[in-house]
Amino acid sequence: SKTVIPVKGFDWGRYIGTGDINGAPVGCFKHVSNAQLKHSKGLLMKSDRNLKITNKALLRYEGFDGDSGRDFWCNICVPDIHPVGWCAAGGKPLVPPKSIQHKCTNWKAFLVKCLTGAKTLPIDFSTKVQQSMQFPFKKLMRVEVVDKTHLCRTRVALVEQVIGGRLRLVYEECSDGSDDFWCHMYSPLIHSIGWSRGIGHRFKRSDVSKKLDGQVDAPGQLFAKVKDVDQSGEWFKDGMKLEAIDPLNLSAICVATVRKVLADGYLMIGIDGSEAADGSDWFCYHSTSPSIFPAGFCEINTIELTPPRGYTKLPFRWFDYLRETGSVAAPVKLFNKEVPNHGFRPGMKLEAVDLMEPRLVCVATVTRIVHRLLRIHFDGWEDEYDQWVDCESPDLYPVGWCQLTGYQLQPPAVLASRELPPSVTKQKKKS
Ligand code: MLZ
Repeated sequence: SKTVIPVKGFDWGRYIGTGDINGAPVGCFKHVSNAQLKHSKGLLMKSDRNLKITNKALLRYEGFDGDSGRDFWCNICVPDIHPVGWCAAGGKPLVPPKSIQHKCTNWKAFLVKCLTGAKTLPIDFSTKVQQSMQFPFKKLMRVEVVDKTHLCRTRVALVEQVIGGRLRLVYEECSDGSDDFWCHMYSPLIHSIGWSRGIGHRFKRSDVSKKLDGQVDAPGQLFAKVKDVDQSGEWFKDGMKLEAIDPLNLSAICVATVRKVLADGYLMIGIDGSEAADGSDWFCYHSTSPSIFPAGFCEINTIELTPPRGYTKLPFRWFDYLRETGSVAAPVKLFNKEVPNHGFRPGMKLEAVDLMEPRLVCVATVTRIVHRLLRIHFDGWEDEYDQWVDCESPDLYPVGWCQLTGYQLQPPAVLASRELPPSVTKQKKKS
């Protein structure tokens, strides 16, 4: 029947099952506008199992009483779900499922009895859901974004598509639109036009002199703000050492160096031992970034620090390394030590972007938490695909987010390969 929403493809309900696995609470994801998800908790459930995963609810049709045999999981934020009273208001018949029609002679009376005064969804539920799916970024807006082939510079890109606040950007001067890059609108990798020049960041100048019809520069206020910092006193200097998440391998925290101090608190960072001679793989992190750490952070937190490539004096010791390289560690007080009360716990499930292939939003698990840093494991993939991600990253979403927004969710690797014929089984090789 039309009211049963089939769950296409991967089904979180079945995957999480009845055990004690839980989705990370919706409240953990501040960037997800989810008033609707929060409102929906505790409502609607005529079930002995409670709402376990975000916006999915286990439903039972009225008339089934204690019979749980036909219960079904469903996303209550889809347009086919309405508050009680919707049928009456629109003059539509409200009927029981065919299979139990014989159980009762006066369904109308039965429904009036059990629905009068029942708790239901707020009347403006679907409007709220729709509103929360509106985003200020629109197609043809121009932004500056990191050049995925040269991390040290930015390029102009055009918004091509917006889904759930995620942008598909197409680099300017890429005529066929194939050279795209996905990121969330609050990603630290995108900026307004003119940002690079303003802070002294490298930039691939485009030869496009005139904007085409409909193209506009995305207004500055649409972008995530960074904290103001005071660079006048003791500040980061070229050559200072630190630890940084490797932007090209997010499972590794590496020995790194400040290569250039830009304006507005931005820094160019190079990973020691693997830098290109021309600095083309230096990477821009803001000084308040949760992805850079003072020397010693890994040791204190028993995280394996990746030593500089080719460094042979192992185990790596900062004291020796600083002496050998004649350098100093960036002062601890310059780093962001704020730890939000994020609510994530090891074992929680979520939907996370594979930042090495940021088009992919995947079934994932939080496996470790170090202050504000989360270790994200992609279900079914080897640990080498794990990523260190900040607890406030806009690339983490609650269970059910993909279904709600219409974004394709990548199922756990094992399940994916089981469904595919052997010839096209995914190769578990890093691409
Ligand atoms: N490049 C890889 C995709 C890996 C995706 C993993 N996501 C957790 C491949 O070719 O299979």
